[in-house]
Amino acid sequence: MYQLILRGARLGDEVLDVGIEDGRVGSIAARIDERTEREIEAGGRLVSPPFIESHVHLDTTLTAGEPRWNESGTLFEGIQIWSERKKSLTREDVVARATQLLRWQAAQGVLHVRTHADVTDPEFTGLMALLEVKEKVRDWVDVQIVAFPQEGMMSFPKGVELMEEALTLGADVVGGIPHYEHTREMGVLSVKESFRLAEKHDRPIDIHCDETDDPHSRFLEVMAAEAIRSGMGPRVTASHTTAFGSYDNAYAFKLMGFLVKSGINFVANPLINITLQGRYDTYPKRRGITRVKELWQNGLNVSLGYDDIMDPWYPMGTGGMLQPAHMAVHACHMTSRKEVTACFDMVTENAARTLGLKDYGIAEGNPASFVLVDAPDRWDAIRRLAPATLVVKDGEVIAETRPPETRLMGETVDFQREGTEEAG
Ligand code: 17E
Ligand code: FE2
Repeated sequence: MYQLILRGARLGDEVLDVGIEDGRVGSIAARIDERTEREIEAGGRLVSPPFIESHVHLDTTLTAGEPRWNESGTLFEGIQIWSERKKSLTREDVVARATQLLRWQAAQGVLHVRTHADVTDPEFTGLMALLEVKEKVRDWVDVQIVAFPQEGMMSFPKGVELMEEALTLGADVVGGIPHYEHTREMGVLSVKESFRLAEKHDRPIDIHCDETDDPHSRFLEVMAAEAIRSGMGPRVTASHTTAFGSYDNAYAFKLMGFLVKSGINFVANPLINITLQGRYDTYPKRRGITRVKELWQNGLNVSLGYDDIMDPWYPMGTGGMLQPAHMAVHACHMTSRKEVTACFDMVTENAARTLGLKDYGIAEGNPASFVLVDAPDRWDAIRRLAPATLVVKDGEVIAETRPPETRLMGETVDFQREGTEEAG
């Protein structure tokens, strides 16, 4: 007896019924003959595994304007403002903001989140609060926490010790910020320290790497070398790597070969990258985004994150993952039919790989967690930034959204759906 049957949902190239029992996908078939009390008619709309946020800062979220707004729009002014805001951080403050953001995200179908927690704070206020939030929300969203040394591992007093303590306290992932260390040498050392800590504590790695337009920022090559040496590639993620967009091709092509060999993952944050980078350029002005299309074409795993929602680095945002995907289409020139669809995968399947998730995806035996998107396919979901009308977590409906309806001169005008054809 199914607890729920989703009927006529677009899954890949087919329109199928999905039967759910005991919180898991019991069967997927062209037609499930059995009836059950709770049935949902999908009407050919897209059913997708949950959206995944592979890079966000939940300790800083919802603080935009506190204590002041970022006037220059640069990464560095953001870091300065945050170091001021950090002084007034309390457990309650972080718990409230992080929880609020996770509610926004879950409401939009985001059920897995990797957040960074600034650990360059001897009190660990942000980290302790996020560890608490992670436990509190565990029934409806799965959270991973990265120990992130915002002010440096080698350049901040006792930076390495703070990182190690954060891991002992329960941070899941080892972070880093080599381009922000005081010297190139300290940056290289910091990458090696991240790997040493990861190997010692058996944790994955996710480093803010080369988040600058400076073409001389080359810590990605150090990450690749360390990943090859340690064999940790699939558990290693390079976040941002915006300098890769500024390297000349002679270097970039050589580097790409090493990256393929290393098998590491990439996270780009298109909304934030296009906003924070290029700030020291006049014209022509760089986009400041890593080579998303080329990494993807070379078979590397790329996912997309939001990075910030209303904080010192980015004043906007809602947390819905189609927004970074939509920006990637534009800023990374991912506009062909296949490329748009690939951007959808970058906030679902590819992100699951970045996070090392198991049992992800709509398949028999997996947890029945999915979103019904108000679009016929992945392509159109991005075009219209379509809402997730239904969010199901372990077989239970946890969120519902009614799509907007517009009337023009007394008649319904469906500018959302008109012009839509199946894109595959
Ligand atoms: N900190 C940092 O170093 N880079 C970022 N993009 C954010 C925080 C959001
Ligand atoms: Fe970040």
